[in-house]
Amino acid sequence: MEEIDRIINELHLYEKKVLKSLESSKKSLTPEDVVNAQKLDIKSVMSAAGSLASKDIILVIKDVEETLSLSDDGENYAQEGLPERKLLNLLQQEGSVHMKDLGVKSGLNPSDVKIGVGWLVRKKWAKINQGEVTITDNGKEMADNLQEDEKLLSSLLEKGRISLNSLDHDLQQGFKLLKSRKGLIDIDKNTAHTFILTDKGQDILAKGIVIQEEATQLTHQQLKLGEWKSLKYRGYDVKADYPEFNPGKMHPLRRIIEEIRNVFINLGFDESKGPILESAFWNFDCLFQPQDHAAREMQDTFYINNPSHSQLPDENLVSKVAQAHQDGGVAGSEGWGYLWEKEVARQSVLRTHTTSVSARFLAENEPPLKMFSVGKVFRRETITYKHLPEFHQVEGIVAGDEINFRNLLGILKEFYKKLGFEVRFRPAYFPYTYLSTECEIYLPEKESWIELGGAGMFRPEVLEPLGIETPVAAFGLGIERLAMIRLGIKDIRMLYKSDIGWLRKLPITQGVDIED
Ligand code: FA5
Repeated sequence: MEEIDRIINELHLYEKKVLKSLESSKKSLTPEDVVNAQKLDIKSVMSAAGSLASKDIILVIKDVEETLSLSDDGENYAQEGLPERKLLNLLQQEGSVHMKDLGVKSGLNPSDVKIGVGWLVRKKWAKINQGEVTITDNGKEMADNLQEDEKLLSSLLEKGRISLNSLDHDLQQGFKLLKSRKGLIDIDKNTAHTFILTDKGQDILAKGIVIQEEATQLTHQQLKLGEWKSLKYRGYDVKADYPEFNPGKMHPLRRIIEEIRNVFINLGFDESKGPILESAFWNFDCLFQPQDHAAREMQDTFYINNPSHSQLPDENLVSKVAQAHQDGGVAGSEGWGYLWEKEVARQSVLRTHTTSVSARFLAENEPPLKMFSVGKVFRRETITYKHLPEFHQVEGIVAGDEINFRNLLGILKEFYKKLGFEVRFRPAYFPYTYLSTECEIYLPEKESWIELGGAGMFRPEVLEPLGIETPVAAFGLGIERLAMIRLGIKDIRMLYKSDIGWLRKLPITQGVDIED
């Protein structure tokens, strides 16, 4: 369809009526002309004209006219004369009069005397010396002449209303003076509009427009009887500009967390939670992490002052953990071979990994089991593009007689595949697992592999004290790093920046849909 036909097809009936009026007048029109010619109300005419103007079909010229008229006070002054004029008349006869006698001699009330004296001085018609008010030469000269403000007052008295634009230079000066005296002049603002056809408008009229009723809302009847087929409809511009729309949406990190939870729930895992403020016992000792392990150092772990110590679980578990550290406690293990201290295990820390949740879960549940947990962890890290001091992990364990390392790799592969990633595994070391692995993904932007998570089979030294007799596959994966790759951002800090521009640009949904 030709552009001009498309525009005509999309014109509203009222827009067509405004154009028709302009066609018959062949020149400019006022909204009132259209109202009369087309029997439309002024609101509809103005809105149709605004729409036509936004499409460059007509121009809407705005002309603001200010009209002056006298207020009641102004009319009084116009009839009686301004108070300073009355005082000037008095001074012209007497030369000078003392302030205190002005009221009596002029017949003015005290408030008008005050106003009058003020203006006498301002207009330089009189001077005041020690209470004596004396006429000046200027005053004498003005005795028989009207000042501009007085001229405007009498014009307004005579004509009723005067347009501000029509005032000559003198009367404009008069207006300035009168405007500074409150409440004498009323100003009415009147905006006059004129519609003028543009070239585009003329082209449209040259093509011809037909005024015809259009269907806006279809009735049940019309639909049922098929009458809708013969009705006339207005075209819609599906490419029209629309206002920017920023609906509320879930933060992308939160969304990915929900997505991850969903994957594990669908794989049949139970969800568990644990405390963020944790004892070193559950965070380290229970996981066979020796008490002099580097990760426990102050520079890696946040220790809490208040409460500085946490409660330990029942003595049976504590003593078994102590034994595992000291001499292995299980067949074939020598432990770490040092004297385990309760006080060190009682220290309060912000958990450094969610593996503490897995340890707690194993202490309370019997295999077979599948558990996952999502939560915040804290580490004293130097912040970089891939390191935060506070981040989320998703942790999981699968326990059962048949579970082995191969199953663990399968679970992780499946998990990452569901999120759209292909990962590689490489051997790793954790004090609490054997075999151990780390999964990594390639970051093209950094031309390097980035580590996404650690995993392994819990060691007997971990399982024995907890009373678990089946193999347990365990993993702990970083969520922010996943989010970083998923969202295509080069810096992990972006996730916590609340950059509203970036957040707005992100699609409302991304990747796998969340199922409830
Ligand atoms: C652990 O935290 C182990 N608990 C994982 C584990 C669980 C191993 C169970 C074996 C059995 P690691 O310190 O590597 O491992 O951290 C796991 C993941 O957390 C990392 O691969 C990384 O994706 C993420 N991560 C680690 N440090 C940071 C950090 N500072 N900022 C953001 N993400 C981090």
